[in-house]
Amino acid sequence: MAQQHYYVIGLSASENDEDAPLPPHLESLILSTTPTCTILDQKTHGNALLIECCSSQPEASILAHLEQVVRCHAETYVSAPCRIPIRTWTAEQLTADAFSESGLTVFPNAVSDSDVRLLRSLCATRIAKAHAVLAANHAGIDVGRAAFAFKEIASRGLERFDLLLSANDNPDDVDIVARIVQNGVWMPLIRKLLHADADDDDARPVPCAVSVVYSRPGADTQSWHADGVPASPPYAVCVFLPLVDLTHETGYTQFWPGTQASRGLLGFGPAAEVCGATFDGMVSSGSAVVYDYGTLHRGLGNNSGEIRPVLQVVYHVPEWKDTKNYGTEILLRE
Ligand SMILES: O=C(O)CCC(=O)C(=O)O
Repeated sequence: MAQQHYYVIGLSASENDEDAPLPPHLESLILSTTPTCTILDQKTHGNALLIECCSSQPEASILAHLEQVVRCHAETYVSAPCRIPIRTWTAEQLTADAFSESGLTVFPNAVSDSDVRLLRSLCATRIAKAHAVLAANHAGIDVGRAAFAFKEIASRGLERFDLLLSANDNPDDVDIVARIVQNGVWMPLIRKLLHADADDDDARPVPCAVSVVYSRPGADTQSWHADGVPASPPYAVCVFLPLVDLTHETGYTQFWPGTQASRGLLGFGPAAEVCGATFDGMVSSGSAVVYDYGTLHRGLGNNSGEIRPVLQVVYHVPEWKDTKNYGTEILLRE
């Protein structure tokens, strides 16, 4: 069979006037298989009808055929070797039951205010200590601008850092963190996704790495990325737990739901905006955003005057080991 290729094509009233309203006959169009391509999904986006389709035919003939059938302007928005998820998800639709399709779900107000305060305080202490040691022992590093990676902390772009909490920590803090991360309301989903529910032992901790990802004022918007290569079933699932309320000013994490389904979309992140398929993880402190390790996302810039600390818990299957996110040199010797 000839090689299939996937497209997102925008159908609109006019090539030259992008403000021209969507013609009424396109608003309710339900396309199925045409002689040149198979339509997999469709939605309206601004003044265009977007269709996701696959075909083995040359792109020009797909566009020409669509223009002829639906009497409008047809333009390729995205072209990829695999399915391109164009669906716009609302928070209500991103349920735990839909996780296998979306790769993302949110548990609002999952952690109590008092536990959020405990986490915020112990993260602040840990961050202050790491930066004091960086300043004292590594004065050559332009912290906030330079890229660096130690065993416990790594830069994640301008004014953004990722600091592991588990290594060499105060035992009381370790207990608090373990209680919160192993008993969260999201744990049944994590156990199911990682097949850690097989022995019915809910008391057995799921292996995880806990860190605080913090963006200081001036942090910029990251490039789209996945934390790891998508796989089904997933080998790792991440929980983001913001420790302050997220706003447009503090920034938040933006996701492209559905991208965990295919490794072919790695590098295609900006297409999420073109297709209007982004989900803004702008949640209140203590809400848990759970995402498949392969889901594309990016941290937005911090334009507030305050630090934005987010507890990050990467739950994983026992045999998986993170080898790329931190360095090997020890920063914090107790
Ligand atoms: O800062 C954020 O909101 C997300 C950070 C992130 O995705 C990362 O550092 O890999």
